Amino acid sequence: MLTMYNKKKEKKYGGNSPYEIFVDQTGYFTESRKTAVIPFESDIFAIRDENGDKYFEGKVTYFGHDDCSDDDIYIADFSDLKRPGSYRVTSNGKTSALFHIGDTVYNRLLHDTSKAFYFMRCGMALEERYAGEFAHGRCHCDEAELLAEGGYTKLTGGWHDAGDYGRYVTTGACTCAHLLYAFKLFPDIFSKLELDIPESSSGFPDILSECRYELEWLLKMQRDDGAAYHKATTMRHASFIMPERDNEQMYVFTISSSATADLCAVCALAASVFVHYDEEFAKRLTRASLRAYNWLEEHPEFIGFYNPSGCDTGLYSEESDIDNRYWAAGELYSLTGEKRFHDAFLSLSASPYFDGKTFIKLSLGYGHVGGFGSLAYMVADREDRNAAVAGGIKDLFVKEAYWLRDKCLKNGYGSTLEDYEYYWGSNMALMHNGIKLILAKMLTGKREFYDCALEQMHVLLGRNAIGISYVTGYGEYRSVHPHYRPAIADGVENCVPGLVIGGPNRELSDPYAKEIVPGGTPPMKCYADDERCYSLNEVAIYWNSSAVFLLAGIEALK
Ligand code: 9MR
Ligand code: ZN
Repeated sequence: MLTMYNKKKEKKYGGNSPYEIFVDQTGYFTESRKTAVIPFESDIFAIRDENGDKYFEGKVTYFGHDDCSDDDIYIADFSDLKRPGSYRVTSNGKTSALFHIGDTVYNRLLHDTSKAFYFMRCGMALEERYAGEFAHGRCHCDEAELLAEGGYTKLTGGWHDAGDYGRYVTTGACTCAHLLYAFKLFPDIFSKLELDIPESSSGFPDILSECRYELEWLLKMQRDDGAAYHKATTMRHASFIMPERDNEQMYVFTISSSATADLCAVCALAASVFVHYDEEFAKRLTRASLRAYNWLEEHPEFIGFYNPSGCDTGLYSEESDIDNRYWAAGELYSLTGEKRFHDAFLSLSASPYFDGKTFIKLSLGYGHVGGFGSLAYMVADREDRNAAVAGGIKDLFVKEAYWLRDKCLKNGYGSTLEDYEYYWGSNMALMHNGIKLILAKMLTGKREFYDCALEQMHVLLGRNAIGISYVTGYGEYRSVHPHYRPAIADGVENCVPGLVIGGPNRELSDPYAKEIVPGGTPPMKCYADDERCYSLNEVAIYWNSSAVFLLAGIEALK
């Protein structure tokens, strides 16, 4: 599948961490809880700055054995060190990577994880002025062939999905939903976030301009009758080349009901945000949403997506569209207040599909989108909202958060993930748990939920069983060989900063991962910083947007 393996860059950080003590390499707030993990027996630890001057000393405590990593975990708690600065933890002659203490330690990270979408843009040249050394030419502008209907269409724009150059409606919708909900809940964070993109200084918050780039493409993916095409990709994944060199025929694949419902939902959500900035655009979004909804009503049956033979690009198949329809009805009710959508939402909410699977009502992923529908109903400013249903949703979120809090506190690394959750893109699950904890903090005012949300960020940024930071450009020991075609092909030594890596995957779902990671490796260590390992080391728009959502909450509720 990956024919050309272009290995221009030296491996700088491949293999095991040169550090033995694990910290969040981006850092800790002055007043927050600060812990490092020491995965070996030890008594005391010290915190020193780069000159070796000691600023803190403490006793190490034994936490216990951790099954996900198979580590015996000792904790160095230096919460009382509140002096802003850059430090290392040392113990028994061993050391951690550099980390920082200060109240702005995540500022640049929020900027870079948000700017990442600009680097994923398709259909326009990335100019040096905005992209610096990562500038490159215009890509994927030829006409795309409509597979089902025949004929050709212009389909430029949107974001590349991930390390590949495909564009998919369900993941695009989910990514925009993360960003739009983050914006709705934490507007102050984004009103001052400048991303230095071509649309900056248009009077819109930059994050909304970036979302609009994807939304305009999503609108093109809607067929005249309201249905949405599932994806636009070439027949096979490109080799490791720059996007502008990928000149294979682009196809528009068949429609699916999940893509249609997600498009319906995200357009309504976006309309509710854009109405305050650009009424014309909000109207276009609303019309698209309504057309999709009408189509869904006329087509109550689930229409799944299947790849035609010979196609190896992403499937993003789902088994049901009930949660997608639940989301669509929830957003349209929230936007318009109309009984038609309200009744549909309440009836979908009571669907037996959710019996024993209420987690789907909280899910914020591309596969299950029920969490967005629940959020839509919770934030809907409508007098006729059903108090019992709204209360039920709130209770679900809070109950989930208590469960996550307990898991976080029982885990040596502070992670909420259990062994079975180390699947493809486990860092997304980690980020989503953080978001749910942030939402619970907002719903209850309880600080402990916030603290546990922050712990999830610490895990992503290096306090994990490999001691690696899963965000490009962040930390001395970090992922530097993502499965991200431009990073492999551009000949630039650095990688675009702020890309969130999929992370450990116990299923080792690609042949290279199976070859590189020894069988029997504990789940939290099933990772390799190797660009061939797409099931461990890829980047994706919806992993990034999940981190942006969590970071925005962390900043806003600090
Ligand atoms: O994240 C997806 C994973 O759950 C699936 O098992 C896998 C196989 O279809 O696809 C993953 O998604 C990839 C998609 O197919 C193409 N774009 C990159 C995605 C992230 O790796
Ligand atoms: Zn492109």
